[in-house]
Amino acid sequence: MRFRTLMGVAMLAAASPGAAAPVTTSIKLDNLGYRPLDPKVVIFTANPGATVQVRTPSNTVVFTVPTSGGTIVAKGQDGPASNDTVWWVDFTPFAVPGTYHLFSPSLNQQSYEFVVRGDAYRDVARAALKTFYYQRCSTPKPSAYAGPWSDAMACHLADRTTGPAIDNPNRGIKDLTGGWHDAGDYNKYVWSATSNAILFLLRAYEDQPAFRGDDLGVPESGNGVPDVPRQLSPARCEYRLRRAEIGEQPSQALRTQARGEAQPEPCSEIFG
Ligand SMILES: [Ca+2]
Ligand SMILES: [Zn+2]
Repeated sequence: MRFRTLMGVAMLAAASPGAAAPVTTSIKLDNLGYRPLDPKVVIFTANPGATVQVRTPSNTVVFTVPTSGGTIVAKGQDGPASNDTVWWVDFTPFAVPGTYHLFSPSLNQQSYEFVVRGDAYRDVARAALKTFYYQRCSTPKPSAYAGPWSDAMACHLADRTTGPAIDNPNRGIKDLTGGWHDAGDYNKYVWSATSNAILFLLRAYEDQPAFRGDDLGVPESGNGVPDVPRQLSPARCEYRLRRAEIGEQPSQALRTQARGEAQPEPCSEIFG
């Protein structure tokens, strides 16, 4: 009897528009969210049934696929990599900013919450940019900027007296302080890490006004100058050139210098 009562309560809860359904990882969506006019395709690895709803956190249905628009398409086997059987649920026409989850009445399961918002990617972009601060080598990182990852000591100051790399010409002792750690292993690479980072950061700065802010929370923030170029400070540029001088994957500019064809561009011409 007690069991039947509990079952009754459970069924009532499932039918109630105000009740939260279990969150399932069978609904794979962009947890960062979607900008209003972006394509919005969610991958189901369980059959979503005939309709999928977009709901607010209080479970108000604001859009139903495909009744209100969008499509549900069975895509079959996704191949040996996952062995999943997948369905694509496209709710692109829904473009009202807010916080939502998807709900499948057939599965009686819902997705994680996500946002539809013009700046849906703002936080992740800022976190990615801030990474370049945490990775700075040979400089203290006070808690005012680094929070729980602060480090009062400048790291790797022994790099001031770096000798030639193995199997490279001996060009003497070089000061290779500065630059960015590649990762938690503290290696510092020129070609794969620093050069690519400089290229991508400058491209973001050039193409996207959102990357021209002065409020990233780094020592150069709030000085009236966008933070992204300052992330690429002359110190980091000079580090790249110095490192190339001792033979590790020289940049194209330094290769041409080595052939006597041209001088490398001074850092001051790149960064002002
Ligand atoms: Ca600044
Ligand atoms: Zn370091």
